[in-house]
Amino acid sequence: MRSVGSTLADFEQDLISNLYYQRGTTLESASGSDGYQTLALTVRDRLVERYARTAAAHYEANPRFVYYLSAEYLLGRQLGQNLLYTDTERFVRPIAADLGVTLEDLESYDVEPGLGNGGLGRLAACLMDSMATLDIPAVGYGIRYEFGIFKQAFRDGAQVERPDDWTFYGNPWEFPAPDDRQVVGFYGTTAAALDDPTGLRRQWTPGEVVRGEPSHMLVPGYGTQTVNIIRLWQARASRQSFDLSRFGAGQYKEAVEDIVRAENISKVLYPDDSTEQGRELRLKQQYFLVACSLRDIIRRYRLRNTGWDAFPAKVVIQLNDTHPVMAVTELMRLLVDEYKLDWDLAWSITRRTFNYTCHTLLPEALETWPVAVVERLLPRHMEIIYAINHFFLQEVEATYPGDLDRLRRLSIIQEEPDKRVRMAHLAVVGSTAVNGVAELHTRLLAATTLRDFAELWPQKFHNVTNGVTPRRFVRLANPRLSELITERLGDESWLTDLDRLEGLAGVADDPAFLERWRAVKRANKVDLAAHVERSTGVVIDPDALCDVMIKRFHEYKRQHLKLLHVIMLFNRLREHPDLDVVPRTVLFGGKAAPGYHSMKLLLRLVNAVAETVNTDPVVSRRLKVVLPPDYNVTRAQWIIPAADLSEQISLAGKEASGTGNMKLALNGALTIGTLDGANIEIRDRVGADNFFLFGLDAQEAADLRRDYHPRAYYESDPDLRAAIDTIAAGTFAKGDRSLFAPVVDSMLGRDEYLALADYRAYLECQERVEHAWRDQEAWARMSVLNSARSGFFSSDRTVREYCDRIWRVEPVRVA
Ligand code: H2P
Repeated sequence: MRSVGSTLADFEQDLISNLYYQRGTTLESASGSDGYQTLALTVRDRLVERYARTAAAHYEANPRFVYYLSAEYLLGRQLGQNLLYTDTERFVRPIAADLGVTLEDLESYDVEPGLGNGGLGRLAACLMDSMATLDIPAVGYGIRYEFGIFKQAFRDGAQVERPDDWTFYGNPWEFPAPDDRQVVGFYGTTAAALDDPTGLRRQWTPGEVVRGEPSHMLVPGYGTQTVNIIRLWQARASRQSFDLSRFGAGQYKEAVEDIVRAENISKVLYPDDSTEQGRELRLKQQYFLVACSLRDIIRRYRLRNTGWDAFPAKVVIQLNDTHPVMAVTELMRLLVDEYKLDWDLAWSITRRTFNYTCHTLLPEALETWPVAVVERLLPRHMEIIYAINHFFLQEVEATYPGDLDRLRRLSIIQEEPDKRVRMAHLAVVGSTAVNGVAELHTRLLAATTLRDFAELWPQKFHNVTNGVTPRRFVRLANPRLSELITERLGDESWLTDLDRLEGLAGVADDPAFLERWRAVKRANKVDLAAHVERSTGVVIDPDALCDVMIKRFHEYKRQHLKLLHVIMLFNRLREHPDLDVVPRTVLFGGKAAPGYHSMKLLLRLVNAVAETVNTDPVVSRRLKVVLPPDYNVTRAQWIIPAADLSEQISLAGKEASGTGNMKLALNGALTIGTLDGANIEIRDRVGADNFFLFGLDAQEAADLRRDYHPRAYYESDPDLRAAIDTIAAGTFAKGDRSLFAPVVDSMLGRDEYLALADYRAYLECQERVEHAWRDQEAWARMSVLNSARSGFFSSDRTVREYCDRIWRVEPVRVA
């Protein structure tokens, strides 16, 4: 095998060869897309070589592997990352320049795979990056959704969802692996296994089978040779599904019915679950993912190992949230029904294999499935769940004799108001370790959401605070800042040892350094202004305070609290045109789930406020509001480096961790935030003086919620009243008072997340922000200290903690 060379000449040679032999075209006739695809293939060749060496090293070492099961991966664009990780960007720039194109032109063809929703999917991508960087033998498993997270557009300010056909032009970064396809069953019937007197082993005859076709994306480590993979499954009909005779009879639609039904399984990320069919399809997806993945894991295990005793020593499976939790029952089914292990041994292996990460505190976000749906779709799994629950409740009964209420609370089956399977309970029962994603989150999980389990098994509960990869979110997103940091610290080793950023603290008082720090931020803001103008038509001032709130639209995150602040500023500026306020650009970014009507209305209100503010001749001189459409990883990489102020204003006790908060702090934004999620840990590290804290803490919020009257705040606070009245008066709806009435009603009626209670504190805190902003040098100093002290939030640290405390895996170096 010819190996890829490492010089500029080799690279150039490979480009030409890929252009001819892979794209089948010539330099003279190549399109821009050919250019991108050729470059991608040439970079990919370098990764493939490392991947082959990684696979060989793993085969040789036969180590314990981490298998990360996740319904979501938000990988971001691949080209820039892979150029960096193969150190080939230096070749591409001069070659591109010779051909009269820029790297940025080529990058514009690079489509990000949007196989996730928000923080959870992006966390999966950051952890995979860090595992490869730390040489941890790992495979990620997920679904190759044909359509990823919808593309967001706005029509009259309202969100419209367009399909994300992310592979339309082909995806040069993935490899199909058809030989590793798997067959998965659904529906059907079960019967007693004749050879099993205990009755615990049974036989399932599925009523429908589909194929899972795998392909994989390469996940390179930075500064190392390891390349791991994420294996993505796509559903295909079984081979006999095409009905030739019906087709011959002209029944074209019926002839492909089975094919369509099978392929629908991996058609879209999170099918709308407002209908019965939609809910069943989601469960089908989840089972499809775990069934394919477990078979693949067992296939890999058996390449080097025999017998089942060693399985947990070689295999550790991390369940990313409740979506893949059916894996617990599927492994039991495989071991008991198919490999004929006895129940107790199978259960002991299963429990030692799995671990579960919980990402929420909202009880409604912990999935439950109607027993009737599980029974129909996965009849054998429902039996296994009952059996697991039976033995588990015996255990509970032995520990707490006669405590029926506790049994009811702990049970995997919820009885009232309807019978449902509690997936989080199944996960906890079936796992060795359960972890939360920030200190407060883990503490509250154990004290509230999963309290009975924490009492039963305190040793199961761990905290592993989230982290983010500094390669993508500092080095790639913010090359200017990276250069300055490298110059200051002497080399690039901070990219894999992020605590080294501490070294910046020493120059936080050096006016010359601060000047350069500010120049970087300003240049980033000029770039962002260009992006914003292109996507919204709005011109923003790069010298204004850049105030950003970028995250999924959800009521607990409280985008409406931010909006009330904006409206207050608008009212003030209209009343006092000469008021001395700090010029500000408020930038929102995020999508609302297609069925989440109240948040979609809020998005519409944000756009309406933006329109009113930006076209007001007086107000718009000091205030701009923008909501660039289709917030995604690519756009996050544009926005984060330019941010001055990071809005982390969820109601305390509701945001599990947050990771945007970490990315922004690392890039020198100052946080305005509540004592929620990882905000607390950020504040502890960067220092209370360099963090704008406001609002109720988790305990105060829980206490207040018990007897809360939002209207009292409205009535006693004139600014708040004016802001809400401005909405109610139809100011942002051309006088139409009804359009946004539901927003007003929800605030004054229930205000689930206590935005009104925190309003005054938030406003006062924003005044402290303004005051601080007026001293630009002091602000820059705080900004430097935020970066300098955020090294803890590297996902390398997160992965090390998982390795030491939960996975107990060792790195394998690749030669
Ligand atoms: C969720 C949590 C975040 C957490 C993230 C990763 C589900 O992400 O809400 O608090 O940081 O998982 O653990 P998100 O809201 O962004 O979808």
